Amino acid sequence: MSTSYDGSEIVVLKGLEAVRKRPGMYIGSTGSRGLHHLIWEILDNGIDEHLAGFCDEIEITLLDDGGVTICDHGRGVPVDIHPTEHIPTIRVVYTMLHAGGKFGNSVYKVSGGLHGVGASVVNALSSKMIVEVRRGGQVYRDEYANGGIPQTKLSNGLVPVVGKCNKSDTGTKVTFYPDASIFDTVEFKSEIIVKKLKETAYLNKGLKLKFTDKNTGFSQVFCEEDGIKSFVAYLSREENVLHKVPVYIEGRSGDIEVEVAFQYNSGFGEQINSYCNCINVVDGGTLVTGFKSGLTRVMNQYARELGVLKGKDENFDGKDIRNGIIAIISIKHPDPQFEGQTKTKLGNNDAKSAVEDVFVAEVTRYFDKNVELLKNLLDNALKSYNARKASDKAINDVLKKMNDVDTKSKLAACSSKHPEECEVYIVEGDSAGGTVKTARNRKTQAVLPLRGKILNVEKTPLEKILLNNEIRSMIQAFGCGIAEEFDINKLRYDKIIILTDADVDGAHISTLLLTFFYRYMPELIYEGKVYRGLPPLYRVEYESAAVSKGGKRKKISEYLFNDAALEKFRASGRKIISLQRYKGLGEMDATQLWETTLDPDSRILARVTINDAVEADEVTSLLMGSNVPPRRDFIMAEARNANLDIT
Ligand code: 28F
Repeated sequence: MSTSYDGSEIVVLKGLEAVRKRPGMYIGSTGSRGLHHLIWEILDNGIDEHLAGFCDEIEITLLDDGGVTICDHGRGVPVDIHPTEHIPTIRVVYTMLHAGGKFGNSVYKVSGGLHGVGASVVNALSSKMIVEVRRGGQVYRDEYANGGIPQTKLSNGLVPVVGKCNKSDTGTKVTFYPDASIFDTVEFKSEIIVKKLKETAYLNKGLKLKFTDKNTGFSQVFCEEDGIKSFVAYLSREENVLHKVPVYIEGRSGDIEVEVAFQYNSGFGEQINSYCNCINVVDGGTLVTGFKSGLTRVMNQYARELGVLKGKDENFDGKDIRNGIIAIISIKHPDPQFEGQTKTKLGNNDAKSAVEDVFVAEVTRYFDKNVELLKNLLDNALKSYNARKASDKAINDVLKKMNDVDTKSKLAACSSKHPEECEVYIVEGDSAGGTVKTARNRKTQAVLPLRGKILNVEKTPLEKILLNNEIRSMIQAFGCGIAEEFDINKLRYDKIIILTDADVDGAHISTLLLTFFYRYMPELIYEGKVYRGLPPLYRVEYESAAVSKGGKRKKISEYLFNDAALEKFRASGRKIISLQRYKGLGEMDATQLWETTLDPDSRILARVTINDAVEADEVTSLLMGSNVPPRRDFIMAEARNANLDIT
């Protein structure tokens, strides 16, 4: 490039400079993920050329000098003078942001990556890039350095020819070296590339991706003739499938291409992976909504036609129909709008109707030709429907019995029948419960002692939870039902006060209670009815400053409710005669308990907020759920600052 820059060259340099200043804005990060995005950007251009029908093979090679080469045998990037930029098209593609050739609304621009920021960004973030194009029997070579600055002198304004080749030998080969001054690491990882190429092959049926790592000699070819149909079969490989061959449908609505594949198994899970232009849209969005509503509509229509559901107004719930499904939705959209914090939710409304319309039309055609399969899937949905109804019935049966007086309940009721003045203490352990019963105001304060830990609500279905005596006693005591039957107006108390020891067990019980309330009686929390009682941690005795006539100092005792208060007391310089640390509620006598924890005029209550409940719910899921890895991370993180004894 000549040293005296003209207008267009200055625009180019400013663009490349902008990318180098804020790479994160273009490729997400300058860590390993951002580094590998460079490959995905160039690869996407080759995939676009495949989707346009001009190549069905792309080679990706990790060089042993830190560079990477990506090559296709498509038409080759045009080298003629660009009609509006008046420089070779190849220069437009590799040095101009967003304007780069296909990145407009050209009909087949469906590249993925970070939404097609394009090859010029890769160039700007590379210390060197070489582009070799084979077109019209000529081989052209253009070289860039230090963030995309062209090094090759143009001859007659065109990229020079460096060789001849067969007219039929066409394509584009891009070699680039990520700029070490920009990236935290410039080391490509073979396994990251392998994972991406495997997924890309599934999403682009018939495309052959040849990967070679020159550093290790490793090479592998990825090609999935059956595309997402094979992807679903792969995802179902450990499952007991209800039908051997996944259902595959494809179609087009406007300029949106739609593909859906699904396969049912005997499990109770539901897995729907969605892709837009080969980007995994992890948070779903309109393309998933379209699929779900289409599937529910079609299956309910058949259920009525085939008399599967007896009641005329009865319908399968979407969850019944998706019970045991593994599905892949893949669309190609010319102008995808990604939403959400991490840009992983599709917002285009036309995608919802496109997926729904194509899916309904094509799956109806499929089921009409595979009635046995359809009946099999309807039967599967019916089983789920009946199981759901049975559990609802079990819940209702138990709920109805709730209102009978349950002799097993350990509730010490209060005498007042005016909810607005009543409160119920949920107390950990019988001994503490006994003391609270003694200490309380019998007119307005009820007590329900809990024996040890309540059951783990995380993995127990509601009909089983309702059989637990502790839980039943609470529901009965509150008087306002549970889940769908819940009616806050029937609540017998103005306050539900959780009283547990200030130790790990106490925290655990409190968390489980909050989880249970949040999941099955959330309104209690929304209405601010749930509190945590705060018994004192310490009782300190000290001498009064004042000296009595006889020269004696009075002994004064004070309750401290947390460690900070103790620190503050120590700092006050008052001489401590004795310091008692309360390990649990049981260590206080009735008078002390009344003064410190029950007397509405002096006690301290912490009202439970919805955030407390959400956090409790998350901690319970984490600690009691079946997903081990996050639990381990949580415990390791927490173990440092708490002697968690999660058994
Ligand atoms: C190594 C990765 O980048 N392959 C590419 C093409 C083909 C065309 C193209 C690319 C269209 C109009 C600019 C050729 N002939 N592999 C690749 N193959 N870009 S990138 O065109 C770029 C834009 O202005 C191409 C006719 N139409 C398009």
